Amino acid sequence: MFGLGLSRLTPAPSDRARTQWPPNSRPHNCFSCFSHRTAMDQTHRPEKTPEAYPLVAGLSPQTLGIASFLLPLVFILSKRKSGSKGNAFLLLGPPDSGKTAILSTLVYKQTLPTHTSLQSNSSVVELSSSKSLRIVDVPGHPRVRDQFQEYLPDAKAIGFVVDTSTVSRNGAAVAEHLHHILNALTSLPPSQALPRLLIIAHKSDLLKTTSSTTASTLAVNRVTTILERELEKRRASQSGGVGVEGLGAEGERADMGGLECSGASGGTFKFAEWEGGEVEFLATSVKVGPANEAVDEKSQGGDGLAAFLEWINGI
Ligand SMILES: Nc1nc2c(ncn2[C@@H]2O[C@H](COP(=O)(O)OP(=O)(O)OP(=O)(O)O)[C@@H](O)[C@H]2O)c(=O)[nH]1
Ligand SMILES: [Mg+2]
Repeated sequence: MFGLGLSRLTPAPSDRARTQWPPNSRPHNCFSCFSHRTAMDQTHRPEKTPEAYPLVAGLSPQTLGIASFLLPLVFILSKRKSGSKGNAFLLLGPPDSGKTAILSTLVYKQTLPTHTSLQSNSSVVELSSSKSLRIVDVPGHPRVRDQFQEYLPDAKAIGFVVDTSTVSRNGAAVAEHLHHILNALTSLPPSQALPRLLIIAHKSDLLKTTSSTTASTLAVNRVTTILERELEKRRASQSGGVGVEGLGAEGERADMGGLECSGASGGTFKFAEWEGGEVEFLATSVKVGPANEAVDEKSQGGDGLAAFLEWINGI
C-alpha cells in the first residue's frame, strides 16, 4: 500500500471541490460588511445622546482628519499581527530536499520509497489528543511548486525544507525557490495574516561534525549563510548591481520583490532584518531505510524531528 506513494492517499488539489479543501477561509472582507452595517444602523439609530454629541463636536477638523487616516491604519496593522487563523502547515522547498520523507515519517512513522512528487500530498497529523494540523507537502518541481499559492489562505505556517548536504552546490537554485515564497508572502493583502516562516535545515544526519559543533548547529549555520549570500546576490542584481545567472530568465520576473531588508546592514539581505517578518530556523533529519523499519511509535518521527514537532506544537 505504501509503495503507491502518498499522493494516492490524499490528492488535495484535485479533490478540492468535493472536500472543500483548502476551505474558503480567507478572512472576510470586513470593510464592505462594516459599511453595510453602518447604513443599516443609521435607519434604526436612536437620536444622538447629549453625552456623545459634544465629544465629536469638540474635535477640530484637523484632529478628525488625522483620526480618519490613523484608524484604518491601526486596523490594518492589528489584522496583520494577529496570526493566521488557518490550520495548515505547508512543506515547501526544492525537489529531493526531503518534504515527503518528513510527512510520511510524521504520518506513518517511517519513510516510504519516494519518487519525485508530482502533486501535493496532505495529511492530518494528530499532535496531541486535542490538537491536529493539516500538513501539505507541495512538490518542488518548478512546474508544480507554485501550487503552494492555493494553500496560502489556510496556512498557519510554512516550512521551507533545504537539503543541508547539497545546499553548498545548489544554493542559487534553492535561493531562487525561496525568493518566490518570500515574494508571495510580502504580496499578501494586508487583511490576510502572515503565516509563520520556518526554514528547515534537513538531512542533518549527513553532515560530518566536529566534537565542538553539533550537527544541528552546523546545519542551521550552513543553510543560513548560503541562503543569505545567494538572496543578497539576487537583491543586489535587482537593484542594479552585479548580474545573477538565471535571474530574469524565462518564467521568472526580473523585478520580483520580497527581499527588502532594513536595519544595521543597510539593506543587505539578512534574515534577521527581513521586512516581511520573522524567519525561524531548525535542523531536522529522518531515518531512511526499508519500509518495514518503523521508527519508535512514541517519538513520532525519531529524534531528528523532535525539535520540529515541538515547534509545530507551539504554533
Ligand atoms: N540521509 C537522509 N536522507 C533523507 C532524509 N530525508 C529524506 N531523505 C532522502 O532524500 C530523498 C528525497 O526525499 P523526498 O522526501 O522524496 O524529497 P521531496 O522533497 O519530497 O522531493 P520532491 O517530491 O521532488 O519535491 C529520498 O531518497 C529520501 O530517502 C534525511 O533526513 N536523511
Ligand atoms: Mg516529494
